[in-house]
Amino acid sequence: MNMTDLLAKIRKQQPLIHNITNVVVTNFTANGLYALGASPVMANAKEEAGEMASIANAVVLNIGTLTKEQVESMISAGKAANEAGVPVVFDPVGVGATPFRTKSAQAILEQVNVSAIRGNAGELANLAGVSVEVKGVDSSGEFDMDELVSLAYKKLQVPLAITGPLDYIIDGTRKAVISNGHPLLTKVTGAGCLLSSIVGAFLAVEKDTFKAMTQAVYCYGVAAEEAAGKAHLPGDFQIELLNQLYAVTDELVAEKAKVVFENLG
Ligand code: ATP
Ligand code: TZP
Ligand code: MG
Ligand code: MG
Repeated sequence: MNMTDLLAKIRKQQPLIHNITNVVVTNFTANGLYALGASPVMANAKEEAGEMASIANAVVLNIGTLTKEQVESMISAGKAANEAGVPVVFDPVGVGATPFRTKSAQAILEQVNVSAIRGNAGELANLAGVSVEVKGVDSSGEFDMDELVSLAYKKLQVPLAITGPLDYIIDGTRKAVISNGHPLLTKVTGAGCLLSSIVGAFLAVEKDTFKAMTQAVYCYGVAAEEAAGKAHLPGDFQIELLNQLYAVTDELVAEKAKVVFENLG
């Protein structure tokens, strides 16, 4: 299987990515998707979320600044995407921080067949029913990541990307551990949210969810490493990350990706 071929497909197909996301990262997410070569649209209203989802190439649901109305829009968009065969990515931002977040995430997962979930370790632990402390929207605490990824997959039965200093992708038969990325990603808001939307762009051009997620995560990690080589402070890094998402190629990723695959049988 070619594991560095999807950036070229994104740039050729320019998939439409419908994001229902949080107010903190909306602009950064749209710019990041444009830089990568995809076409973003944000449409939150219940009156149009379903229609927009059904004409998109992927839908991304992100509960970072959720409201009751927005959760209803997400469920409507998710259901419409399911009917139209459009892949859905879920980012469970801050699940475990408050009961409202946890209940809303559960309601979304009960009513929408999501194709993939991307979050940090604390969020995925809480989503899988292991109650751990989360600091607002940031992961805190130490995890046995190998144990967490298999437990979370077993419970959720959805391909997962659990990110942090190392990134873990799992789909039940395959697992990948990726060590690209840079600590400066933790100093800008939206680094995780943008990655979830970028997972949407990769899923829009590739039906094998594990392949799409794995490539998305290491392409993003390589772009971040390139950005950190040029920009050393958070403000500069945030802008440089957009530049490097524009500049990164499948060839560069083939050279720089640091990934270990495991067959789970
Ligand atoms: P959190 O809110 O806990 O920061 P998040 O939703 O922002 O979570 P992250 O887990 O930070 O998501 O992942 C976003 C990107 O940052 C991923 O590409 C990940 O590999 C990268 N990343 C996170 N922490 C580090 C780190 N310490 N070193 C290198 N890359 C990192
Ligand atoms: N508060 C609510 S959503 C949000 C903050 C700070 C953005 C979270 O972004 P990320 O990508 O999960 O760090
Ligand atoms: Mg982060
Ligand atoms: Mg996040």
